Amino acid sequence: MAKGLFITLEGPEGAGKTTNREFLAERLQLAGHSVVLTREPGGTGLAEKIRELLLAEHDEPVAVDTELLLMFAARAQHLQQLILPALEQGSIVLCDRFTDATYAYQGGGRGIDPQRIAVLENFVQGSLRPDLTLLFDLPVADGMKRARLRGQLDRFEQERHEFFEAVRNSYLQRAQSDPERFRIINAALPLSQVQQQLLPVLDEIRDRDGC
Ligand code: Z5A
Repeated sequence: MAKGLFITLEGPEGAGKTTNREFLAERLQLAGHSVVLTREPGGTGLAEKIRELLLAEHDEPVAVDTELLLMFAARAQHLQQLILPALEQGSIVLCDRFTDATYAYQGGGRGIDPQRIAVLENFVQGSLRPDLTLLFDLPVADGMKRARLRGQLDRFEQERHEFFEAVRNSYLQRAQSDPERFRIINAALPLSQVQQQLLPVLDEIRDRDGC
């Protein structure tokens, strides 16, 4: 049994996952917890190379199954090389996106049957699931506005509005069907108010980590 805590941050583009991951890490480290920050797709040298393949434009269309399998290939490497060893050492792992993103983007967005995703989830992860998942939710248009301010859009960010509506709905359905694991954060509010919503989450993490 892993000794640490596995916490994932999910939500559409521009929701503030990265910004708030830093906020959570700083608070937890100040309170004496060992924290590992990582992201998906990516998190190790090889998995980051797979990320580059996934986000880049290609001369040929990327088949939806290829995209799905590359996500899980990166995840398998990330789990073996980084996440599982960190949890074994008792760290809190804060991971920017994980398998809920696969259900939302490849399932909701691309239309892959969630049962096929579940087969790969079980194959790659065994029984490992996040202990807690923070869903940063905001209207699609708001997230896109923030993402566009950052400059060039990657292969996913160039998708149509309906794709992102399907992603958002899929995330919300998953959160509603598993309230034990998910905490929904209203990410459309100003940053200070988003972080206000994270204070009870920090208390919960500290309680669970026993520090
Ligand atoms: N993907 C997938 O399809 N399947 C999978 O299984 C996985 C991933 C794991 C890359 O992910 C792509 O991979 C992603 C889904 C797909 N594609 N898309 N689109 P990513 O996590 O790297 O991509 P991202 O979600 O686009 O990251 P992001 O845009 O950096 O979003 P973020 O981390 O949530 O936001 P942020 O960087 O913290 O903030 C964005 C900007 O908004 C920044 O300027 C902030 O200062 C600003 N911000 C943040 N919060 C606020 C508030 N509250 N008010 C105002 N401004 C704010």
